[in-house]
Amino acid sequence: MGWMHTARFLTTAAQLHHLPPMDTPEIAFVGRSNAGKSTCINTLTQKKQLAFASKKPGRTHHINLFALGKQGITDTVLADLPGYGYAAVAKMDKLRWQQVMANYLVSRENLKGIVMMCDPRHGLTELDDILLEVIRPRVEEGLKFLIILTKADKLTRAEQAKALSIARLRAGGGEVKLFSALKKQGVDEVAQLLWDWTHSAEGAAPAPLSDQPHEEEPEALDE
Ligand SMILES: Nc1nc2c(ncn2[C@@H]2O[C@H](COP(=O)(O)OP(=O)(O)O)[C@@H](O)[C@H]2O)c(=O)[nH]1
Ligand SMILES: [Mg+2]
Repeated sequence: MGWMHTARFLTTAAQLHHLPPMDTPEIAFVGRSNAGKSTCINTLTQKKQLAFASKKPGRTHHINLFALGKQGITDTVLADLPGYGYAAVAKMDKLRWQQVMANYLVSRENLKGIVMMCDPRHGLTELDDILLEVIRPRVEEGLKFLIILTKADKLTRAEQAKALSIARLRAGGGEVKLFSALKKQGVDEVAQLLWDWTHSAEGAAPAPLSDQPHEEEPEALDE
């Protein structure tokens, strides 16, 4: 989908209060280190250097923001959050950025949805579960949520089906999609879903009921 290919680097922040407040809908990408988050973002946006930007020394623990939108007009922000659970990270650092992440996820006002990357061969880890608990109240309030099962090319069809059903049980109202950067599996579906999250009328002020005498066909998106 062309829309995701418009991604451009916006800014990076080591701390939450350094993030510029924005009123554009924001989608956060989270996941344990090595889950395939950078590869997935690069595949969706077709921009190799984007997630690479977050690999620069000293930036791996930062929140990196990217802008999306045609004609240079930003209509969505992507937030690449630091990967978690990496053994080499010192315990204090780990606690520090777990705090940053929890604060971000709970307090970022323009946050519209969360995408959690998960390597289905490892399943959801303890830190994934902690994160799920942190965001659950917001998901119940209407925050969009998607679990992406990455590296699907490494699973047989039967394993894919099993991983899907296990993740669906845990997603609690959120969606689950299989994804493979290698096979370009799930790319269009994920892009479409993120578009829908940020461009649906939902969230806008509802029209008075009297103005809606008939159920209307949803208008086709011009994408
Ligand atoms: N086979 C396969 N490997 C992948 C895929 N996505 C990522 N990987 C590999 O998984 C490893 C971690 O990926 P990376 O994107 O750096 O993970 P991150 O730490 O979550 O950003 C790398 O060796 C990638 O090449 C995929 O769709 N298929
Ligand atoms: Mg990465």
